[in-house]
Amino acid sequence: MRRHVAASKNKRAPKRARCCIFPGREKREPPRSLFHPLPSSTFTFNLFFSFFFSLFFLSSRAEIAAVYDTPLLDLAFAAARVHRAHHDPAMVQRCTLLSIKTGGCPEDCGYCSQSSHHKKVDLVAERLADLDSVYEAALRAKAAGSTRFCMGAAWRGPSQVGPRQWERVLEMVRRVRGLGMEVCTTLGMLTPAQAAQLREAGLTAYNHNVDTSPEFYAKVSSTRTYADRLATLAAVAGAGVSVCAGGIIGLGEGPADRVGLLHTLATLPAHPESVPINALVAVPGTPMEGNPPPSGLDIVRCVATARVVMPASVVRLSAGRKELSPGDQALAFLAGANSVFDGDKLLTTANADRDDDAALFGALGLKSRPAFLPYGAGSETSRAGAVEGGAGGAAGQRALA
Ligand code: SAM
Ligand code: DTB
Ligand code: SF4
Repeated sequence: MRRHVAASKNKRAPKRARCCIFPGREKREPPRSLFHPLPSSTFTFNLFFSFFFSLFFLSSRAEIAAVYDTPLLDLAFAAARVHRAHHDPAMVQRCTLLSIKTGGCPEDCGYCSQSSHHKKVDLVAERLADLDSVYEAALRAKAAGSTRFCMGAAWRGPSQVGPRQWERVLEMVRRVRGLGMEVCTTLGMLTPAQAAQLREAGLTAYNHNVDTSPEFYAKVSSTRTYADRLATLAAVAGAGVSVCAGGIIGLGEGPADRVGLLHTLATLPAHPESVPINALVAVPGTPMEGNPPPSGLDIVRCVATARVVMPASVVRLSAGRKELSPGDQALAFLAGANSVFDGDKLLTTANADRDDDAALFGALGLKSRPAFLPYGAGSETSRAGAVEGGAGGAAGQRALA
């Protein structure tokens, strides 16, 4: 979003630029339509308009709220145009998750099955997985067509474990990367030194979600702060690792919190390479077990808004996809989702069925995103590091060029 702000300060920018977002309307008027219907003869203008709009605007919370509040079909249409200006709309990334250390987490995140605070959850805590079992799981994921392998640990962060466990995690990263897969981990809070070690081991991306708006965050977790989350994201970006950061819909938050979540993400120093949009999986025994589920259209609205405000990021339709109808998923792909978790399991809960996914991809004409295709969002060093060979390799140098 920094470049949006910079561009809006640029004296050469058209003076009436901001009015173009909602043509013919006062700035404070509630949003009617993101784009007024334009005759087909204005196609070129239309394309330019959506591209320009997505590059230079939408840095304030009010502007993001205006997008979020747009009538859904107008929003989905606008998001689809932004999507097509920045991505191949048929290409969807497939990532596989593996829990490498399950349960017994000292944090108290209200949604999470793995917190040791939620004693009624039916989950058996496990020690850190061994190297071979992780390697075999990655091999299976690759054989099934996944290009990114994401390993999650129920930790506050690696600082809570000793050097031998940490070294094992680094070796997991090396071995999975050695398979020619993109590697992601989500291990909780990181220090800059830990982020640098992960990068050295070959990590492509680090997932660390801010979950919701800054104001609502205290209702989600009491053992960590929003500032903690942002500090880890800074450590990740500082080490040149791609940032994967998103949130959860269905925590009991209101529309303003969803806007606040997207505003946080869209105003990071660089847009995240990936933005996972999770729908709460209401796990029995967690404090949020009775939360009403968000509707499929709520998810589509969040995906579409994320696409408009972070045009080049990969937007991942994440937890909760199992409960989405094929129609809702199709609308989400149209409105900008371009990544999913595939495979039987997320971390501790069931994922969408693989055969159903294959049928849906076939029906929609979707194809898998190859590993190490350069990413459009993220800092320059992380984008170069995320291609085969890293920033120093030939592909990395091409990505930086
Ligand atoms: N412990 C690390 C952390 O909190 O960053 C990594 C693992 S944690 C399980 C990864 C992310 O999964 C969380 O940040 C949260 O956004 C998401 N998540 C966890 N449980 C979820 C649930 N029940 N429904 C939806 N998303 C969930
Ligand atoms: C993310 O945003 N969603 C994934 C991944 N990053 C690590 C986790 C979803 C977890 C869903 C609940 C579970 O299976 O425990
Ligand atoms: Fe622990 Fe992560 Fe679950 Fe929070 S979300 S309880 S930090 S595993």
